[in-house]
Amino acid sequence: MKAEHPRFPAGADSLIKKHLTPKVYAALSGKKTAAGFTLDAAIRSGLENPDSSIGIYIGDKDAYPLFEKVLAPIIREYHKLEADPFHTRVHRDDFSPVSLPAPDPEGSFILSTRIRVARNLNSLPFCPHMTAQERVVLEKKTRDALLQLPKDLAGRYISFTDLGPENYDALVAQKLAFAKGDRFQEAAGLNRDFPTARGVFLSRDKGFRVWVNEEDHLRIMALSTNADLSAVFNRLAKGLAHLSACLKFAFDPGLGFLSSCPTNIGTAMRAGVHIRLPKLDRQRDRLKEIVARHHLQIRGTGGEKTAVDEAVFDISNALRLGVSANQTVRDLHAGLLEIITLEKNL
Ligand code: CIR
Repeated sequence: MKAEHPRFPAGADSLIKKHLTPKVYAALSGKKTAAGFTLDAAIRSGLENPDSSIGIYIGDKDAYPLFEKVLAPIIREYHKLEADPFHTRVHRDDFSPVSLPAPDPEGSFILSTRIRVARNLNSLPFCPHMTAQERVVLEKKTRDALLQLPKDLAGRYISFTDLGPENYDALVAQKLAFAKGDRFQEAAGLNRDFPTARGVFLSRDKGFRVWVNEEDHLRIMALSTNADLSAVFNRLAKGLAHLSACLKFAFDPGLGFLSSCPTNIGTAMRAGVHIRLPKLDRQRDRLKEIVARHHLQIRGTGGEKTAVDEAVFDISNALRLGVSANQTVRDLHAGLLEIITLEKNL
């Protein structure tokens, strides 16, 4: 018997609702990856959360080609692609170092800079579809690789498994540990067995960090409390090169690095700053225009789906596929220069 096409709630405006037509659903609903991941599991978050913007999470690397019929239009629309990423080499890899002048040398606007990439191992299902045991395997492989980082990035790995609620809460309060996922991630299965085998790696100066078993197997990041975008990017590139030599990451020539949310494929990179813009806060249309022209996005002060507090905006790249990591940082830099110049002149 054919499964009935799911009814997305009225008012939902997600890409999954738009592209999962009854015909596409009928073609895909009976399919399962070798690891047992289905379309119904992939769309659960979008069905349970009518305010989803995308509404689909991917449970293993084989689900990308298996569910191509629905993923191709979603990926093309989100990443603004002309070419078909499933059959064309769209991904551009370039982590060569950058050397850009600091966009805010006096530190008058930019409060912090953070660049992260998502990476998933080829050998395990992705986080929405992992068992507790698989998360433990991932944690061990990652810990072994992290313990061999070059000296300037070396540090400690803290597993949440044995931390206890008080110590864990203290780390979250210090923004050193990630919190349990939101309702979108909950519905996707990302909180299953939390906090088992989740953890964070912190370099001694805390400027290089790795989250383990959050939305993706690894979120590898470099950060600083100033605006030196180049230093942050180059530090990330160094840590990533080491981890890429130790671990085999899921990669496709068209789709780039695969991730559990299709918005994150490609470079899987988000490069951004927290920036205080009291004048542009009162002229948000002008800010939005610059942000759109440079292919950037604005998030709230507390991250995705939060509000902007006290004129502190989180501004980062919106595109990850078809643009290289190196170019992404240059685009962010150019956008920030324009934003800061306008803020100064208002
Ligand atoms: C959603 O569909 O709204 C959530 N699953 C989050 C999607 C990823 N975030 C984003 O594109 N900004």
